[in-house]
Amino acid sequence: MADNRKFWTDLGMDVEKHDLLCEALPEAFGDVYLSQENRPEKMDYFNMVVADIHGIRPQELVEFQKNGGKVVGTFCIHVPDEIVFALGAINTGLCSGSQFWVPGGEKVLPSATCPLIKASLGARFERTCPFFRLADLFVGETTCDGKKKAWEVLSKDAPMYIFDLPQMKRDKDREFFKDEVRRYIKRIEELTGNTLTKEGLKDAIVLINNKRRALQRLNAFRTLENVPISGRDVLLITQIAFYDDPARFTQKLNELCDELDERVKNGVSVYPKDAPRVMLSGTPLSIPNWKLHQIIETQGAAVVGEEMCTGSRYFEKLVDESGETIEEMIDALTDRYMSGINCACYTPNDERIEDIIRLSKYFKADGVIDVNLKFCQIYDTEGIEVERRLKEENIPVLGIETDYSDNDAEQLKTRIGAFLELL
Ligand code: BJ8
Repeated sequence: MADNRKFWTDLGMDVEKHDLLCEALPEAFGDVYLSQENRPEKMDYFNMVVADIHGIRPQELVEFQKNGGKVVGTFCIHVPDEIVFALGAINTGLCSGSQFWVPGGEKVLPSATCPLIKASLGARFERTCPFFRLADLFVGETTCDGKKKAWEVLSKDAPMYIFDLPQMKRDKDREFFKDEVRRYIKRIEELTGNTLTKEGLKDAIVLINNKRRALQRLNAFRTLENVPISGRDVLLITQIAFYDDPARFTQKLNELCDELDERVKNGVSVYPKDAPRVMLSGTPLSIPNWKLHQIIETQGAAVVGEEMCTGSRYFEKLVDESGETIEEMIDALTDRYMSGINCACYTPNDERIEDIIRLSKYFKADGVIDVNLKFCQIYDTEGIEVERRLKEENIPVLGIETDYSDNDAEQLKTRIGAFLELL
């Protein structure tokens, strides 16, 4: 901790304000995670990472920078990590999931902005997150209106690059996306002073695919009747995937999955036999937003899947590894990062509803809770059709809107409790 304080001061952080977050996080983590019974032992690694989330990983990144390395921060799963790693830099996620940062965001943005955006800008402007101090480049993207305008504000204080995304998925949009990938390659080449090679890009594609494969392996355990790991733990692992070193993360996750294989052989489950199975769909749950999983699982149900960017949308589809030229690999990245992501920022976006139906069957969910972060218009609007289509398929569904505060916790408990009774 003493070491961290000096490190944070050197990064220009407001250490006293940050102390307030450091005081709150262990208790929140203890309540949600350490109170669980029968957790897999190999969760120790992920506990350790999150316990010192503003220490260990940021220190590694700063060491990397001292040796000439560059760190790129991103806010959306549309921006290909592979480009950054292929050019010898490190990519890290920046989306923020704590109410702690929201008031800071409200000083620079309208309060009717979604909490994910407010918390992210609050973390930067209040100087209370090391990742937001150390990134050499902040990469925004043109998805929702809230984000697009927030980048203009953020760019007054941080070095920014905007990855322009199409609004539709026609052939011409595909060409547009490919051009954007080429433009991004140039920007990261400028940042790092390195030139992209086909070998470097191929290795990076395999590196990130391996992370996705490990996450797929983890999530397959959730389809079983005896689920050997809680939804809370899977969410935590997925959130850490955005920050951690990808090779180490993959190795640690595969070790955990080996332990889960043993649990399956021995019929070990973390849930009672008749626990209702729930899948979530909707807006992302950035770290440390564990609120919904906590409410659902402490009411005796199992969260068995997430159709979210902190869920299946992040790892379900791989990048084709067969490309030999850089152009073929850009094509494969476009398949994965544009055509393969069904975000509500696209119009039309019917494939997302097909995904929700398909995934709820894959995870054998008894019902779906469609989650909207307050002031997210695009997912809110889509939620109406999500509910209609799921009802048509006879899949019980509950639509909820929430934010990062605990103000609605009691109300959510009641609504979710009543929904679980029906399953
Ligand atoms: S691919 S979901 S990470 S844009 S919740 S900030 S949409 S107002 S996060 Fe997203 Fe990329 Fe899509 Fe995924 Fe705006 Fe909505 Fe807030 Fe959102």
